[in-house]
Amino acid sequence: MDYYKRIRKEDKEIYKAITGEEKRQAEGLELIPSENYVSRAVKEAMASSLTNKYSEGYPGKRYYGGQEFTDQVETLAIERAKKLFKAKYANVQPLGGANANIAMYFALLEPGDTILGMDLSHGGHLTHGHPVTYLTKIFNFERYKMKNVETGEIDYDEMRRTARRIKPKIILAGFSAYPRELDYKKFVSIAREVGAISVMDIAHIAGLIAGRAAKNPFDYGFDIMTTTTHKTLRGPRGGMILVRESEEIAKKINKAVFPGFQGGPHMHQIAAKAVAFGEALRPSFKKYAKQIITNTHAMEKVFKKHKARMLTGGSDNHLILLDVWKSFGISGGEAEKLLDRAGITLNKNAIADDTRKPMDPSGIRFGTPALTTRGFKTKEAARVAEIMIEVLTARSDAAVKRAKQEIKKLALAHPIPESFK
Ligand code: DSN
Repeated sequence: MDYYKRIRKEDKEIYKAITGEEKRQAEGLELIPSENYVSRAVKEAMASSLTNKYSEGYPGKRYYGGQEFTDQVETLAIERAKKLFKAKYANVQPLGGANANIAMYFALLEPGDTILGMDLSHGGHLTHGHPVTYLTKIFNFERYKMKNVETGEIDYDEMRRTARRIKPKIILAGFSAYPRELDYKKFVSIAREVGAISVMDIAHIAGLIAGRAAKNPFDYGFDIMTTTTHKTLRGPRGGMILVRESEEIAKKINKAVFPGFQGGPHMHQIAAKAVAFGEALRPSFKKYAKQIITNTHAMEKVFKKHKARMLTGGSDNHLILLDVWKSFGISGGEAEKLLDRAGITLNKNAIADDTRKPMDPSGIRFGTPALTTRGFKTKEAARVAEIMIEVLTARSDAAVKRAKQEIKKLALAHPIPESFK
């Protein structure tokens, strides 16, 4: 099927850019841990006529007419999300993960209120209070950290002392660059002790939770989970807010998303979320989620063998943070560029208490969700790690060339599956 026949005829420049990107995704290996390949069904929903429709409000309570089918779409997305994550309430309208977090803050806080979240260089996220975001002009963000960066253990005692002292309204768990599972019980107990609402940003591991390959924070009493839908969950680019059981919180969240923060929901995106959630409810998704972690462990084993320094000593999830500065004497930026030339896409990343600058930090971050969608198993995942070591050690044109040939072969042997094209 020629999926782009109209664009090819009517807009050659965009056609060239889209097909160029598709070729890049097919021929190289995608190791950015927040990226994935969505199914053809998800893409079809994204390209549907639902994009034409305005649907401000929520199912049954809209500001415009003609909502028979949009209501069906959003209700299906909500019901599937609730089942997938064991939530009583779900808001599927956030356009992205940042929107979900911002709406959540405004739903629960007054200006000047305090949030206690993960230190950014220890794995937190921009929307968890990075000084470059406008959020810090409105709310007060305080930090907790790891006690030991070699094991990844969070300093829960210090966190409890800080929480007692600053009395945060929200205790925020979750990360975009942390390879370990958190002690959810401790988070909830600290939040309850100081009367804070407990929120877990599950953006990176949503697919692992949905596939029952990682613990569900709701099973430990978290009040809210925010997430993106496009990472391990393998849905369209988008966000979502889940509430475990409080109707009062759910109502506040709904009001904050619309009309508080966003305008009309993107119904084509919500349809695509519903399709992805339907896929994640199937038994095959459980296998996928488990394989992501098995593949990470296969890579971890190789780095251990070569004594490369992984932050927290390894990984429990889909991602690894490698200190390339200490392990190979090159910066994260240089490593990213070298590996890019070999056909391996990943990103430079700050490591805990990094002494280098954010634009060229000491680490790289990578993971297995996209490789696993391509059908990579432990043998191939381990080989990719070996190739990374070879390139990072030799750093010569010849090594890059050799790696590029092998990466291309691996990619061709594991094409993006037909149902994901
Ligand atoms: N950009 C996302 C990531 O790569 O983790 C987080 O927002």
